[in-house]
This record gives sequence, structure tokens and C-alpha cells, in this order.
Amino acid sequence: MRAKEYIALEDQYNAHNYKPLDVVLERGEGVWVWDVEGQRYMDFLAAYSALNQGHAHPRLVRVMREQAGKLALTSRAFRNDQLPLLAQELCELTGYEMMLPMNTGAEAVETAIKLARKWGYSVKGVPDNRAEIITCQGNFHGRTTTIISFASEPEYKQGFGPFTPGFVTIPYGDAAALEAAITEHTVAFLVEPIQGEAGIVLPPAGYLASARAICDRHHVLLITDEVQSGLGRTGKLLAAEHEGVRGDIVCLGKALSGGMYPVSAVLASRDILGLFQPGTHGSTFGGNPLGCAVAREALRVLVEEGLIERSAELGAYLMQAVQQIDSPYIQQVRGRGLWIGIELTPEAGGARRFAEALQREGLLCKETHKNVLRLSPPLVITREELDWAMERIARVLQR
Ligand code: IF1
Repeated sequence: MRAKEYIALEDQYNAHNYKPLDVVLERGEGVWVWDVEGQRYMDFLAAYSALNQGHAHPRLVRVMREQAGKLALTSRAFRNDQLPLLAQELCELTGYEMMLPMNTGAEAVETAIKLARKWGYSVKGVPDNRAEIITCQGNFHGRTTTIISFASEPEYKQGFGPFTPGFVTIPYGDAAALEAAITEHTVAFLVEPIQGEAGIVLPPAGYLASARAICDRHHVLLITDEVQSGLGRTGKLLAAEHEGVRGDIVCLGKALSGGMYPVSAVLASRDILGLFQPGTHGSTFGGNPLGCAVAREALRVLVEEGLIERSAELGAYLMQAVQQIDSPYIQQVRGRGLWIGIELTPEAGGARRFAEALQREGLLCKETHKNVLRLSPPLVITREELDWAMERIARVLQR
């Protein structure tokens, strides 16, 4: 079938909850993908940073094939030989005492919310059903009804009420606003170390460290959502490390499985995760042996192929190259590691048309909100591949 036939089928039978570029992909390898007409593109989105290890990484494909043929799912009614090893390896890698496996990023964030509330009632002594969690303007933590209850983007929440109470929203990057919002019912502060969906927005230097100190001062848990910023994307294993900050609860997802399978997790101390008793939380697929086997290999690839260091080194190279582009359309360039947002001027006419122009040049990336072009290639990208991309990005932005 031709691309347009696939598009017609999708438009007829699939809900229109996205406005995808009209490119129909059938194969991927490393940073490259091919559409159904044999056209090659460089993937500069990496599925919103789920594909840090690149498409079809041979080590991940091999492990997935082997495990799929052995044992894919047991449910947690029984134990399996992969979850204990993932749990140990992930905790040793991150320095946390315990983990709880889920599937999607939203489920990890929901787990963190439930855990923080449970801690508030049973440890901090907050009166039942009075727990408050502070979140930030511009946040993105997933699409469940509780999570969109505190979304600041109207289109994420319009028409989905009634909303879950117990959330207070403050401006991102403002430590004084955080301290002012804390009450005796506050159990946690939920924050992205760098806001992804908001347009790769970095907070002021020292913000996360201030938030950490304020949470300590007020006996409030710091929940860092590293679903997108984590696992090497910013040039560190966890983005919070740039400020030497450790969240009390950390949410991971996306690249935890290298994009091969939905695997997410929550990390915390034994004192905190120990609050979940048997039967108080769960998931059919959470901790399944297939996802755990792939996640174990995805973490090994991340470390053994030096992808975290590569993200720091090539990210600095990419940032410097983008900053040198002389274009009337560029308002601001932000980012860290191989994660860059190019904010365009209002006169530029919106980032979508630049993404479409880049698609015609063989580069796939995505706009976020109206005016930001998001660059987040797989971390396996080479300097030559970056140069190939930069040539096209500069050409489109200077046109
Ligand atoms: C969509 C955005 C990115 C996330 C952070 C949790 C989740 C995400 C920081 C939930 C997911 C995805 C979801 C996808 C598009 C993409 C996205 F544009 F929506 F916001 F990356 F920026 N925390 N982000 O970024 O993880 O449940 O999806 O596994 O919903 O459109 P999930």
C-alpha cells in the first residue's frame, strides 16, 4: 500500500487524538527510519526520549526475542526470574533502596502520587483525605484523569471533569512560591527537573537544590518526574544530578526499556516504598519478565555504550551549532544534553510548518505547543549524523 492509503485507513478507523506528520514508517535502525515508500528519515524525536538507545538496537531485539519465547507474563501473583534482577540492577545504578515496576510513565506518576499520600497520612500525620501535592505551571506528567486534574494546558483537561482534588499549582522555577504554597497538609512537591512538554524549559540554576532544601525544611517529599528527562537525555543518568539533588520518589519510564516495551518504575527508600502492603497497589503487566528482561538490557546498553557521556558531549556540540544558526525566526534556544528546544518568534508562523519543512529534508522532529521545535535524537547518534541533521536544520531555519 502507498502512504496515503495507510493514512486514509488510520483516519477512518483510528481516533484522531493526534495530528501526526504524514509519514508512514515501517522500519527503524539506530537514528534512521524508513517509510513505506522506502524514503529514509533521521528520527530527531526518539519517541519523546523513549528511544535513547536508538531503533532496533540489536542487543535489545535479541533479549526481547529470547525472553518472549521463554516467559512473557506471570502477573505478580507469582514471582519470575527477571524482576528481582532488574530491581537490584536499577537500585544499584541509581542508589535507591527499592523500586516498584509499572508500565507507562503516567502509571509511575500515579504510583508516586498514591505513595506520597499514603506517606502523608501514615508518617507525616496529615488528616485523612486532606493531603496536598504541589505541582508546577507548564507541567506534563501523563494523561490520566487525576494527572490532568492538575494540568495547566487547557486542552489536556477541558471536558474531562470532575477533577481529582488535592493539588496546588505554582509557577515553575520559583522557589519562594514553593515555600509559600506549603501548608501542614502538604505531602509532596511533584516536579520535572526540566519541563519537556512545556518546551524544554530549564528552571533557574539552583532551583532544584532550593526545592530540595525547602522540602526538607517542611517535611515534604520531593517527587522528581524523570520519565522524559532521565536515563541520559540531559547528559546525566538523572537530570536532578546536575544540581546534586536526589528526589525522595523518582518516576522513570520511556527509555527504561529503550522504547521496546512499556516499562516504568518508581524509585524510593525502603521507609517510603515499604508503605505499600500486599494488595494496596498493582498492575497486571507491572514487573512482567519480558519488560524486565528488556529493561535490564536497556540499562546495560545505556551504561556500556557510554550513552550518558555521549549525550553530554554531543549535546554541547549540538547546542553550540544551533546557537550559531543566524535565523530571524529563532527567539531562544534552550536545552541540556541531547535535548534542545528552539523557541521560534511569533512571526515565524508556528513550529509545525518548520517540522514539515524538515520532514521534506528527511529529518523528523516535532513541535511542542505552537512555537517550539523539539530536538531529541537517540543518544546513539554520531557526530557525523548530527552534522547531517544540523545542515538541514540550519537550511530550513535560514530560509
Ligand atoms: C502524549 C507530551 C512529551 C512525560 C513526563 C510522564 C509522562 C510523559 C515528563 C507520561 C509522557 C509523552 C506522552 C505523549 C507525548 C509525550 C510528551 F508531549 F505529551 F508531553 F514527551 F513531552 N512524565 N510524555 O513527558 O508517560 O504515560 O506517556 O508513558 O501523551 O501525547 P506515558
